[in-house]
Amino acid sequence: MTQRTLVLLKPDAVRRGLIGEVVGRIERKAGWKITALEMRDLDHETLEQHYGEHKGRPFYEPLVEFMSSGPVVALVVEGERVIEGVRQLAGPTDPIAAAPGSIRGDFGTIVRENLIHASDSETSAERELKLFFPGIS
Ligand code: RTP
Ligand code: MG
Repeated sequence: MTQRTLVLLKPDAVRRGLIGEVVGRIERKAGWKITALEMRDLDHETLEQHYGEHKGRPFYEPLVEFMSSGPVVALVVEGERVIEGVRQLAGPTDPIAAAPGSIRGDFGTIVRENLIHASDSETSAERELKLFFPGIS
């Protein structure tokens, strides 16, 4: 089942020089292909749309501040079961709970600064791809 997903390398990953490390893990998965990649600064309006489901939660405001604290790298990745697959590569939200071998498990300690975002379902992927890469069909 070929799918498309939106991946963001969060500002901590960019600041720490982990772009190559994280992109490399995605790139090496058999049959997956990066079809768009761009470094950009995210404004609060984009983040409000992206993380709208969390609005009102205590971690929402600090999350938006963090996500706009420096550039992110946005990618579109295509391939076999890529939505579930990138979530597996990333590991659980809390990096301390994430197994070594996963991106969050290998490089993270702080829940907010957990290096990577990946769409969590086909519906989110469709919505997020439209938000970040409106030009692609
Ligand atoms: P994401 O949406 O960024 O891919 O991460 P996720 O699905 O694993 O986690 P989610 O529950 O959607 O939360 C979004 C992001 O908010 C930050 N967060 N901080 N308690 C906290 O301080 C807290 N909880 C969540 C993380 O950056 C998380 O990835
Ligand atoms: Mg999420």
